[in-house]
Amino acid sequence: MRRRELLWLPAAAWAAPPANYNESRVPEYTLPDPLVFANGQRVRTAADWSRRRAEILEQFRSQMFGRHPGPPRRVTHEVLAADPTALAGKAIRKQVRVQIEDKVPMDLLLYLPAGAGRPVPVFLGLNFQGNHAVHPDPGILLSDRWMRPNAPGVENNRATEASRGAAATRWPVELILSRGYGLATIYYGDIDPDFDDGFQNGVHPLYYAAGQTRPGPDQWGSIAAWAWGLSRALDYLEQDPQVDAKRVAVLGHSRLGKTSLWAAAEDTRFALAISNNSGCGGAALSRRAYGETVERINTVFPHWFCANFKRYNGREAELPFDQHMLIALIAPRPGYVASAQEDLWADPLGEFLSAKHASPVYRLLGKDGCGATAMPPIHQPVMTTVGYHVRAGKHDLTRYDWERYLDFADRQMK
Ligand code: GTR
Repeated sequence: MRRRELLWLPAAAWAAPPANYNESRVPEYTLPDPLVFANGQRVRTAADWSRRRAEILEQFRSQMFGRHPGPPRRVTHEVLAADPTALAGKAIRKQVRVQIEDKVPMDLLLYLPAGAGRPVPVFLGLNFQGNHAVHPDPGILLSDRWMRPNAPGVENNRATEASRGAAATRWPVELILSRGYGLATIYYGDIDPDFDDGFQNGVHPLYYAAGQTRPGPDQWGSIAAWAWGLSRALDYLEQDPQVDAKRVAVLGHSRLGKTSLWAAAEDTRFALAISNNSGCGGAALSRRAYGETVERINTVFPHWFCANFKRYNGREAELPFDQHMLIALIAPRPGYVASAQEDLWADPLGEFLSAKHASPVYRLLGKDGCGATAMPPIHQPVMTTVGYHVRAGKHDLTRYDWERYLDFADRQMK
């Protein structure tokens, strides 16, 4: 890690034990069985699973991500701009403001393939640097929201013209369109700016009870809020006649991969979920404590999960679930977990093992789950209902990853 990235860590983070990257020092662990109820009874049928699923979902809500407040009381959709001849005629571009409770605006950028002539399936994902960063297209409205520092073109926590297209390598828009899919994206900071302010900005304060000043110990943190925002985007997509809202794949990288998994667990309208290098709190098994750990993530990012999750700092074995059960919550819908070989912080093996150990739930529901029983070599994607690949290189969302997701969506969603 570069020194500049380390400088802003809270003092407590320096005290956390060093990360383990040695397989022989991974603790012995036993994973909770998704197909056994908390009372010890076995799950034998699909009907049993729907009750067990509710139990697991409740545990993830109360102990990890926190509960969301339910759908908003009031939302409006305002088309800020629309251009049917964007990207040299290849795309329809729409920019829609989803105004939540008349107070928090969330701006959706939507590209659809021109001339599709019928509703198209869409990939939906949050972005880190503003919609204007996903493509140099000058028609994208420049975000005026708070931005993380140290990103290209960001000055005084605001985007400038120089940030246009800064994240374009992560969003191959023309490729997605050429394969017959649309892309919908939102700047995640529209929903909740990604810093620990005691939940005073973003959507959290919209739902405080009288006198409440921060979420209760089992109420939503930032990841649950971002996931809830994705559901609000899906609410809009359901009303757009050019979108096939029954075929929306939710995708995210890193902290936003944790978010896409949780969004699909909470909202079964998502047809498919993709976790790109989501690591700790996403696809990686917590009990392995390899790379980033529960203690470390709760220390450095105290706002991501609900306060109850801090109980499990250094006590992963006490969690009533592990992250394979987050994947299982997506079943029987297709899910895809992707790792990067050099991204040890995110524990590639732990990410694969979640895909593998979610599979008995898929099989109970008549699907094949993950087709690999051992971690596949690099660049050998698994395309069964639970997909997986590890690619060469570092923590990133690349064209290689997108090509696999498009292939997977062709098989699983078309
Ligand atoms: C890291 C964090 C990871 C991952 C990543 C990201 O600093 O430790 O869990 O979320 O940030 O989102 O880029």
